[in-house]
Amino acid sequence: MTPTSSTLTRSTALAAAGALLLVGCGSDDDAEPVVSPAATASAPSAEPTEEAAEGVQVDITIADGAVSPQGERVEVGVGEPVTISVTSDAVDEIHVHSDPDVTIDVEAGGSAEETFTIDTPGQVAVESHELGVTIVQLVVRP
Ligand SMILES: [Cu+2]
Repeated sequence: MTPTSSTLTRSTALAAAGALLLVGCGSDDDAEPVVSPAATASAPSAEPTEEAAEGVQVDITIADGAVSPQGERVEVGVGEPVTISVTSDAVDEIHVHSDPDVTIDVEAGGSAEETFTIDTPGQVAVESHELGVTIVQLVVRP
C-alpha cells in the first residue's frame, strides 16, 4: 500500500495496453506468409478486362462499428496505382501494411482518399486500427 506500488501498477497497465496495440498489428504480419501461394495459383483468373484499366479503386465504408468490405482479396500489379477511399461515421485509422506503409486518417462523418503504389510482390493487409479487422488483402502480382 505504498505510493510506489500504485505507480508501478499504473505503468504496467499502460505497458500492457501498448503491447496489445503492437500485437494487433504484428500478428497480422505473421499470418500473411501462411497463406499458401497455391491458393492464389488455383484461383481462377478474373476477367482481365475488369482490372486492365489503370489503377485499382477500393471503396471502404465504416458505419455502426462495421466495415465493408471485410477480408476481401484485391489483386493489383506492382507499380499499379491503388486508390483507397474511406467514408466513416467514426474516427479511424486505415493502415496499409506495405513497405513503406501508408496510413489514412479519417474523421467521424468524414471521408479520405489516398493513392499509392506498391513495389514489392506479395500480400499487403489493409486494416482498420480502430476496429482491428482486415478490410482487404492486396495481392500484389509481379
Ligand atoms: Cu496496422
